[in-house]
Amino acid sequence: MSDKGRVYHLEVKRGEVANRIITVGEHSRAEEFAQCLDKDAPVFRLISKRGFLTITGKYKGVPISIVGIGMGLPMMDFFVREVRSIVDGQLAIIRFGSCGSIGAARIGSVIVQNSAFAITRNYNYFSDTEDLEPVSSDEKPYNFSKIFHADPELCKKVELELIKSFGEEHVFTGLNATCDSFYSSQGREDVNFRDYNSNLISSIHDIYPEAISLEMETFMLFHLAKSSTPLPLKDSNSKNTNNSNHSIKAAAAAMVFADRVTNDFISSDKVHDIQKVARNAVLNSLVDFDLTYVHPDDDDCVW
Ligand code: R1P
Repeated sequence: MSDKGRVYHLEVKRGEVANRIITVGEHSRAEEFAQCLDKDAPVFRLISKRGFLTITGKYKGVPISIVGIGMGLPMMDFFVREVRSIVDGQLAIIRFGSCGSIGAARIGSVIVQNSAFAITRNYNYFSDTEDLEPVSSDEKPYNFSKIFHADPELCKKVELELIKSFGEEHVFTGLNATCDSFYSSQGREDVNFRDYNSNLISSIHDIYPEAISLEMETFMLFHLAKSSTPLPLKDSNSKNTNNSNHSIKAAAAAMVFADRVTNDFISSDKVHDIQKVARNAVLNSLVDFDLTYVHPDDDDCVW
């Protein structure tokens, strides 16, 4: 943190980020969500040198932030940890992203990711350095983590709002795989590399038959929410019914851009149409969620 209280990569300080947050990958998606912010409240915007976009304003009178983080597990890690360090009280974070479908959801559908596991490249498997231990025969090229869950209450709100907006037939709920590559650990074969991934998607279904999507961030969000330490005792007077002791509540949904069964890919017009409908659904679920206690409305706040 700088001597002005700004975190290193997002460059925001206390009072610039609200307790309720939507996180997306692309800045243009963040801006599209920002169009829904209340017109009569100030809107704060900051793009950091490292490419994080933070927008804070109010939606239906409730302070919210929208943060564009880019892609991948480390970007989610920077975002969650740095935001956690400068916001008092509980955090509710919803990721709204895109994904590939490995189940029944076709392009243009939305998947509510109620749980996630990680698929990471097992670097040792690819080693040809002689002084390393030889790879044992039971070692696999990709590691599969255990499953981490979204906050059930927040996840349900997201699901209900999306169903209200899109209809039940276009909303799927299930287990997501967060991969450390768009290519190798998502089973995309590349003649330029020895990735040993031709059977990856069938291996996913052998281990987790219920897996329905692939993307690159949600697992880290759920994992950090689960690892977040409890809030201090001063919230014990709260009327909130939400009694899990984690200081971060997380949920995620994603538009299906790539159909990994049929190999279809979405058009940019279609993306725009889905985002326009989804943004209010996601924002409604966020502001409707009770938090144990929130950042005090003091003079430092941009809202
Ligand atoms: C890859 O193209 C990116 O798209 C998906 C993946 O998780 C990865 O970050 O997410 P977003 O559309 O939310 O950025």
